[in-house]
Amino acid sequence: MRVDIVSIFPEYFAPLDLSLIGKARASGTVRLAVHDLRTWTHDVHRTVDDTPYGGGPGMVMRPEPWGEALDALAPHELSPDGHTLPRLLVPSPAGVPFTQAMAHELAVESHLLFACGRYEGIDQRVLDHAAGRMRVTEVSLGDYVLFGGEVAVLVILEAVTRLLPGVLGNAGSLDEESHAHGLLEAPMYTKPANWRGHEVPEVLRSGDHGRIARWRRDEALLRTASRRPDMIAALPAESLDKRDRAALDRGGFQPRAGDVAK
Ligand code: JD8
Repeated sequence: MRVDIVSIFPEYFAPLDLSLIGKARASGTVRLAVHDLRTWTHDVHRTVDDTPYGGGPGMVMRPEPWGEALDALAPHELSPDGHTLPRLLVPSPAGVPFTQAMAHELAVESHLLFACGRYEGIDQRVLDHAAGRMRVTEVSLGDYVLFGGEVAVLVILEAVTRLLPGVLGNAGSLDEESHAHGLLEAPMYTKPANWRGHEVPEVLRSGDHGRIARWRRDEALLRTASRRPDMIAALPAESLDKRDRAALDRGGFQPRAGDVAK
């Protein structure tokens, strides 16, 4: 996967040399380049912002440097290796929510291009113009306000890269984790069996894999019902059987009426 990132703070992405993303880059699984937006300015002050039309607080990022950056990184004409146009991702508090489903969607793309805004954001015409020739997605991490798009790109890249073949040592764990099957994951424990008087649940030390799986399922259901009732409500009716319902009931969570799977 090819990844290009444009930002006025390229040093923000130094962490992408570390850990598994660093290994994915070293192995060539991810071909990542970070670009300084000021590369595409031509004035002595390398200006990237200006005052907002219509007034209001702060500054807006100028369209010209962005236009030239996208021209360079998403060439109008197909390159010799038949390279297709990238998918442009623009972090924004006004974007669509980033989810694990979107991470899977992005993980099959051949080229991702990230535009990191700052100040009050990027002149809207940059996105409208880009949408005329490539797929553009404004994406948000969540309902809180950041200084800019850089940390959002770090989060999105980590979520996407770990889904790429060969990046995660034990890809099997992808199926076990939160959000992989619509539930939060159960609590985890390791040695010692007793720590400061706290015991690891006996069932996990029983070796009875049937009981362990049932316990983990019940814990995942109760934790999800407690912390994320929206995820329980979003579960397909047939995905909860009688024992799941019994577990929720024992936890004091009302089963949804009428859709108990037999
Ligand atoms: C991109 C500029 C700052 C936002 C005035 C503060 C994502 N979940 C998220 N929260 N905030 C962002 C985000 C914030 C950004 C930019 C993403 C570019 N800002 C602006 C509007 C209000 N300042 C985000 N993803």
